[in-house]
Amino acid sequence: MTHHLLSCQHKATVMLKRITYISLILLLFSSCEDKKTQTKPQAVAHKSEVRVPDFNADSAYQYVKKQLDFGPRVPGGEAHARCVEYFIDFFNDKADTVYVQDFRTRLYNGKGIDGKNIIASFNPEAKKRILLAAHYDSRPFADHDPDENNWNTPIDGANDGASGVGVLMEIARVLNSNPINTGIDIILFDLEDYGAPAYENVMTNDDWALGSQYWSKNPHVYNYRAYFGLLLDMVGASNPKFPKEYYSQQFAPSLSNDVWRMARELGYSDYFTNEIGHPINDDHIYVNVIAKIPMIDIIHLENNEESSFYPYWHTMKDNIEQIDPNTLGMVGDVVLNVIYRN
Ligand code: AHN
Ligand code: ZN
Repeated sequence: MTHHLLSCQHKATVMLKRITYISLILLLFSSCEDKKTQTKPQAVAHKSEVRVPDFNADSAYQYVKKQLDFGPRVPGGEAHARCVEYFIDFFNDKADTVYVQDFRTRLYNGKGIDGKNIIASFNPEAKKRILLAAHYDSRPFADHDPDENNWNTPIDGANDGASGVGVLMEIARVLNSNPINTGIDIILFDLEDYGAPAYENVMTNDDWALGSQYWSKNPHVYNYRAYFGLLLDMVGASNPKFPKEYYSQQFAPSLSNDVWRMARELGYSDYFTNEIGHPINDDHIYVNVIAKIPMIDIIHLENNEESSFYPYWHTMKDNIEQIDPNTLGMVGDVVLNVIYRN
């Protein structure tokens, strides 16, 4: 169990080449990723002879709860720092190699801020690799709360952040006791959720997902490659809706279709629906566009009046009460089947 510290001092000015919204869209539609993936073996092979280990939903729930017990994990704050130590200890116990990628970047308001991406690798020497990701930071503002007095209060981020991380921690526990030959990299991205508050009315895109932007330009391993990646975002609420997120379907249609077919075979078609969901500017955008790794976003999306996100998105109610072990279990089961059958 090695523990590498990559200290990458990065001047904010080096955050050059901010991809504008327009160029992002252009890149998106001119993406050649799919041609590449078509020449590869089918993304999700559906090997039927493989025994896929059980995902323990209660264990995943405890990992979500544990994160919330630190308080909102706002970048720069103490709960965030203590939660990082917890992750490092946890993954040092479960994975082969843990990397902590330190970076400095710039917030929507121009202020500099330090972030840490955490990468836990299984079979670091394997050539065939799968990337699993979620963000672990909590949004500093409940800017979609019905009560305006809460708009500057940090959220627990039970579903938005902690749920995806909880599922990935449980997957790390399962991988540790049921080793496979495929290389797996679990990346916990920092600073996904520090985009400008809604009430500021500034049009921002690259102000979100700062950790994945940094990692995509500076992967933890030189020349890092993976077959594909899965991003988990808001995967813990009751009665979730997981349509195929729009950009995922554009970047990596075969992967998206394969994962949804797997979910259907496992009996989850009421939740993993064949509808196309809204386009979401999330960590997977940069992994696709900059790192050139096909990655899809499994994200709870619905069309309510406030937004296309799950109902308590960026509100004070995104707390432990929203977390349903059944949902964590369903998503964990899909992910385990995808990785063990590959
Ligand atoms: C935007 O609202 C532009 N992106 C949100 C992605 C997100 C936030 N996922 C979770 N929290
Ligand atoms: Zn969020």
